[in-house]
Amino acid sequence: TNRHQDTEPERENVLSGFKTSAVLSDSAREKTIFIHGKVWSAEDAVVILEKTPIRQDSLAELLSGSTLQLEMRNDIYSTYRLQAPPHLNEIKTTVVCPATEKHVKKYQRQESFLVEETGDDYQSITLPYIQKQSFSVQWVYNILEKKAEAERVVYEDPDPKVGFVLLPDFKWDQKQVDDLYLIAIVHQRNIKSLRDLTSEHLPLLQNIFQKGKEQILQRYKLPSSKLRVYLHYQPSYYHLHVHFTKLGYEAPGCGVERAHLLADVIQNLQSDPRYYETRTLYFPLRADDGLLSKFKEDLEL
Ligand code: M7G
Repeated sequence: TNRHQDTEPERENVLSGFKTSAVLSDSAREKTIFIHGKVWSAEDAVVILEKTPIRQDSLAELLSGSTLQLEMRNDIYSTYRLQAPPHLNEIKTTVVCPATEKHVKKYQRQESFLVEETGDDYQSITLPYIQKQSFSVQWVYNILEKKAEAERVVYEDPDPKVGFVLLPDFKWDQKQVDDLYLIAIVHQRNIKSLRDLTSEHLPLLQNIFQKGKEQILQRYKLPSSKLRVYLHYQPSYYHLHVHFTKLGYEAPGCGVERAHLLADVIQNLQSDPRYYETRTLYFPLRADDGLLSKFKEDLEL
C-alpha cells in the first residue's frame, strides 16, 4: 500500500480513536514516548510523541503571552507552571500506520548485542535475511518520484548515476538548526547498503558529500566543520542514503557501532576498491531481531 501521499494538510484528528495497547519506550530526559495501539480499533499503529525544544525566537511571546501559576516560593526561589499559548506548545507527532510487527519491535526499548559480520557472513546470513525481511522502501520511492514530500526537498541532483535527493529527515521539525537532520537519498535503486559499495561508487559518494555540504552551507549557514555526515550499517531501509546531522547533536544511531563517516567510507574505497565487500563489520542488533537469531544459529553450528 502506498498511503499518505501529498494531500491537503490533515486537519482531522486521526488519533482521536487511538487505543493504546503498550508503551514501547519512553524517556523523561528526551521527553518522548513511543506507543503501540490501534486506530479505529482495527489497524495497528505506532505513535511517537516528542516535546520540542524551546525556541529563542518565540521567547518574548512565550513569556508575555502565557499564564503563570505559582507552585512554591521559598526565599529567593520560586517555581511555576507556565501555560503557553497553544501554538507555542506543540508536540511533534509521528504516526506509523498500519505498523508491521517489525515497526513495533524497532521502537521497543531493548537490549542490544554486538554482531561480527565477515564478508562471507553477509552473503550467507545477512543478505538472504534482508531479502525477505526488511522494511518496505516505498516511502523512499515516493520521495524520488515526487509523490510525497516533494515540497520538502532541499536539493536534487537528477543524474541517474550520481544523483540524489536531499531533504529533511522526518525526525527533524526544521524549527531550529541545533538538531539539523537531513538525508540524501540516491537515485540508483540497486545499492542496498554500505556493503554494496565499491570504488565504482566513488563519484556518487563524492558528489553527495560535496553538494550536500554546499547546500547545507547555503541554506542553513552551517559549514562542513559543523556537520556529521555518515551512513548506518545496518540501516533500517535498504536503499542507499546518507545522514547529515549537526555536530554535537546526539542523533539516535550516531554511535561508533552504527555510524560510518562518509569521509572514511570514501577513503577506504580509495585505498581498497573492495573494502566493504570483504571487511568484517560490527553492528548492534536488538534482542528480538530475527537476524540476531540467524547469527546465533550460525555460531552454534
Ligand atoms: P536508516 O539508517 O535506514 O534507519 O535511516 P534508522 O531509522 O534506523 O536510522 C533512515 C532515515 O530515514 C532515518 O533517519 C529516518 O528517520 C528517516 N525516515 C524514515 N522514514 C520512514 C522517513 C520518511 O517517510 N520521510 C523522511 N523524510 N524521512 C524518513
